[in-house]
Amino acid sequence: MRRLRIGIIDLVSRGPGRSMWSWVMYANFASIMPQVIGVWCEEEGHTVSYVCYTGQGSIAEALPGELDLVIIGAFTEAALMAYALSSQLRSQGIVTALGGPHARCYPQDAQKYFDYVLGFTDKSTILEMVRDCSHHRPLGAYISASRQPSTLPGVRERWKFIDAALHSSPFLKLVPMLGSLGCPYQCEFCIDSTVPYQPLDYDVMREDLRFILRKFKRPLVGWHDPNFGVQFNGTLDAIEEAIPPDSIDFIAESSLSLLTEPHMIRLRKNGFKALLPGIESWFALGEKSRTSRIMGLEKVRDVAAQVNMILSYVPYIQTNFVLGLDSDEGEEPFELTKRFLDSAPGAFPGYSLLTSFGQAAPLNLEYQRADRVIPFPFYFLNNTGAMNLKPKNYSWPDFYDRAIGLTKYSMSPRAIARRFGATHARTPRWLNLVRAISTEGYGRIHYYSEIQAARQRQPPAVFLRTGTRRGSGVLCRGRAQRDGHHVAFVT
Ligand code: B12
Ligand code: SF4
Repeated sequence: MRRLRIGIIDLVSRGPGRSMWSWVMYANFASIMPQVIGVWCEEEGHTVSYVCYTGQGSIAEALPGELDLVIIGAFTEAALMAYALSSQLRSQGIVTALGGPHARCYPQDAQKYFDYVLGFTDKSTILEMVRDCSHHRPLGAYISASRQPSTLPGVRERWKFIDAALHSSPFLKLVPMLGSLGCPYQCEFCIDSTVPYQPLDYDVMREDLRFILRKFKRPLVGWHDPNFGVQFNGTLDAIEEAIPPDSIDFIAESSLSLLTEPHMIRLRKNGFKALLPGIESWFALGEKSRTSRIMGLEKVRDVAAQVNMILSYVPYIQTNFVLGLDSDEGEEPFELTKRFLDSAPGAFPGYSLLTSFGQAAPLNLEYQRADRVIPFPFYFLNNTGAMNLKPKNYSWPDFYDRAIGLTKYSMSPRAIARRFGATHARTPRWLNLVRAISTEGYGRIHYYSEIQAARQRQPPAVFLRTGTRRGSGVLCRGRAQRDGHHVAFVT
């Protein structure tokens, strides 16, 4: 067997950036799979260099000069960066591979730029690729396991890569863990709506928790499960058997149907500090919030009462909504969200714009057939930068007016003050304030207002500069501006 020199790049950032947020947070968003793949490759005797790219420094400098294969993990917002990197590496004779959300959503497009594109990835998928390790051009080979892997290396085995990623994080050190894959619910817009739920090995979980407790005085763990705690008792039993109560701080995305009062009592006892349930809509997707029979104002009252109950057990809650769903129509969905904020003032609202990520969810194919998908550059597709679906029941100006109105309401001085007052722990209080006045709150209002204003002037011309020749981009911009276009210039 050939011993390969393998580079693994986790593209957390879609490009270079020096914002305070990226400096403090991005290393904490490192993905689990690039680390898992590092473990599998080393188990086979290959040499692995791992880079978690957070927008600081240079990827080329972080990798050794001589490599046979580079495996990149990327979200769609970082796809253009991944394509550019692949092109540069291939020009040096290096074989390249792409995995992660973008590869799962847009495999055919990615095949044009990589030698391998990976869908579901288990150890045998990686070994198949590594054993072949050859150029596949013009179209890369697509390899996918038939289902999600049944087991994954835990924190102890991934530690060297976790440590490398967290090294660049100045304050927070969030250890990524996974207790399950897939989801039993079928929210039609979600990538996991057709992926069966499966818990991962509780023995590995127990061993990992004990291991983490030896590494940090007060560890912080972020669960990457699509829906944490589906097998609630099994998961919490494992945590309780492994570590003393409230010895690790946990953050998890879960659904309201799981966050009942008896479950909250147990979560608080075991150190859960932040929860991110999805409410999504007042008129649909009730199954996962246990509210399938109620809608509208009744659902608002029910959910607000539950969110207030949750907040009495954990210091922090972010409630997620999707704006622009087909079930929404007129002013009501937006007004109901405002009533929710009035009734549950401590919740930080996270708004996503309905986005169709390639072929991820079955519903996306329906959108394509109905000719509703707008071919937006990947760079903007991150649930907030652009909505690439024509809304079913709103015109664009109408939709943006309402989204801006709702964001303004959510980040108004009154809402910020009420959130501050309703949040009792010190760090979450200030975190909410910073989030509201930075990119996520005020920044989003400014950004959406710019889009609205630009639309009213002229169709915008957008230039995306992925190369290094700034001059050519500037020249194009000048020409478009002379022709009267409003120009958004992205580097
Ligand atoms: C946990 C999670 C997060 C966490 C952790 C992110 C991370 N870096 O891993 C947090 C909260 C930080 C997060 C943030 C964001 N997220 Co997110 N997140 C998820 C979630 C809920 C689970 C993903 C997961 O880890 N599953 C467990 C893994 C093991 O399984 P998997 O993802 O199916 O991966 C399989 C294969 O794809 C493959 N694979 C995965 N990665 C890699 C890497 C390599 C190199 C290879 C070879 C293979 C491979 O192997 C796995 C096993 O088969 C999904 C939704 C969902 N239900 O899946 C959204 C999801 C992945 N997120 C999404 C988005 C848009 C974002 C944000 C851009 C949101 C925002 N506006 O900030 C940011 C981007 C952060 C970043 N750049 O890292 C989208 C991605 C769509 C896309 N095509 O880009 C998803 C699909 C949700 C959606 N809207 O539909 N997210
Ligand atoms: S509950 Fe969450 S992970 Fe499960 S299908 Fe719905 S959106 Fe996806």
